[in-house]
Amino acid sequence: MNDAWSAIYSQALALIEQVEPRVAAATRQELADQRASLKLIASENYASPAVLATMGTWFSDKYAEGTVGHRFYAGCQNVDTVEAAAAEHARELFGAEYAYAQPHSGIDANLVAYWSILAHRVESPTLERLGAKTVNDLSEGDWEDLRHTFAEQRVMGMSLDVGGHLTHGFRPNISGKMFRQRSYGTDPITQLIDYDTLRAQAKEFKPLIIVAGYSAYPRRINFAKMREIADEVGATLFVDMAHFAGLVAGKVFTGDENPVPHAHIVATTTHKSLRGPRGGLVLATKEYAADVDRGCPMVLGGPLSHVMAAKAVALAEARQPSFQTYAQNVADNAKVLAEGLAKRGVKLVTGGTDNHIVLLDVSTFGITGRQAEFALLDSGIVTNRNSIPNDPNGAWYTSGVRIGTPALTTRGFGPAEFDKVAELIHGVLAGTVPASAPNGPSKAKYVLADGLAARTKAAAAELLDAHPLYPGLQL
Ligand code: DSN
Repeated sequence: MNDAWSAIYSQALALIEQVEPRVAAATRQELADQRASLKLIASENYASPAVLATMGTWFSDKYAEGTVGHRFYAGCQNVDTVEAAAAEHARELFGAEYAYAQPHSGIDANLVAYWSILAHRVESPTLERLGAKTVNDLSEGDWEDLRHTFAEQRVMGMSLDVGGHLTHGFRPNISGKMFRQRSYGTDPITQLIDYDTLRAQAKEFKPLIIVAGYSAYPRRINFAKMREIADEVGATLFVDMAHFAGLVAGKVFTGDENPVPHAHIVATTTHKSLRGPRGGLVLATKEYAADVDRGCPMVLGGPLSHVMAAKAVALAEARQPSFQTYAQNVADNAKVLAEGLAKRGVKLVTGGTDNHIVLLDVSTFGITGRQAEFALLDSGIVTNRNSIPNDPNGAWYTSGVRIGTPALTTRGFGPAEFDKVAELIHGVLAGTVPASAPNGPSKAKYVLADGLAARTKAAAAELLDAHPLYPGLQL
């Protein structure tokens, strides 16, 4: 298998080289770089050889607008097979009533969710007057009044400052322009979601949609409580589980922490903790299924059949018992990483983690998140800077660094390795100072202690060599 895989990729790269050598070289270099660095970006992972191989096929050449068995192009019988397989695995894995495998990304999946909720929920005098049940029954000429009704709709999502996502109603994303938005924050002392405050806000704001989910909150959410609040104010509960879908699939988040039984609609990416191809997925109750199915062409371009095929493969992998072990390890390793940092004096947002994310407040080292990110990168540690609650440095420089365990756990790192990673991160942060700028310390430039980057890279290499990435792949 390993030899075959090496042969396939060697030949593929030789073929690419004849057409565009820069792409072949960058592809080889990307593998070398990923092999040689500690990948701690919380939203990244390493997909399996089977998932990667599935993406590189002639399914890429097929148009397949429509849904399984109901396409606007001829010859979609094989696409039907892979899309149905992806949806079936998703339904079984997550216990969902309905699954839609077409979204190309997390943002796209969230747009499908928003559209479905609007289409399903919006009531207006226009609809009543025309005797239409939903917006989908309206002709173009009937839309004018309805546009105003749409513009009045309200969404409540977690504030970006405390770890929410752009797509939860913030300006840089269309959701911030489509909806009136109010965000909920976290408790100023504990930095945890305060459900009582959230409830009071929801009662006052009366949103159509409550969004639960995050991209930089290191804690679990009680979705049963979220649903209770949504029901109290007549809102639809939409959960964006892009970050933690792998922990749901791997049965680490169960009961009140599993969004699927509690939410009306759930969207996710497939490439983060779920470890599949880059893409999106929507799960819904039957009530929303027909509107979800209109995702393409409503807000999506034609489905990427090769990626849907890879989603089917990844979801089949996630149904194996070994995925549950993986997911538990992701959460256990995150705790070790957080404890390893905290015991060395690194300040953590919320004081720790109980998911896959650890959010560091690097301001205590006198540096910005941007300086920390770059100093760590120089030292072979790949992370991303992130704002922390009430960040004085804003979203560009930030005071935080977000890290996560999904990728290195896939590589086989366990508690001992993650404690060592904590030691290396602490060493780099403690050995970095801001460079001086004309008006005081720079927020971007920095100086690392002599030899620190090289020493850290060498120590990282020892860990990485013991846990090779794609060990059978020789190029
Ligand atoms: N880009 C993703 C992340 O890094 O969390 C969210 O969109």
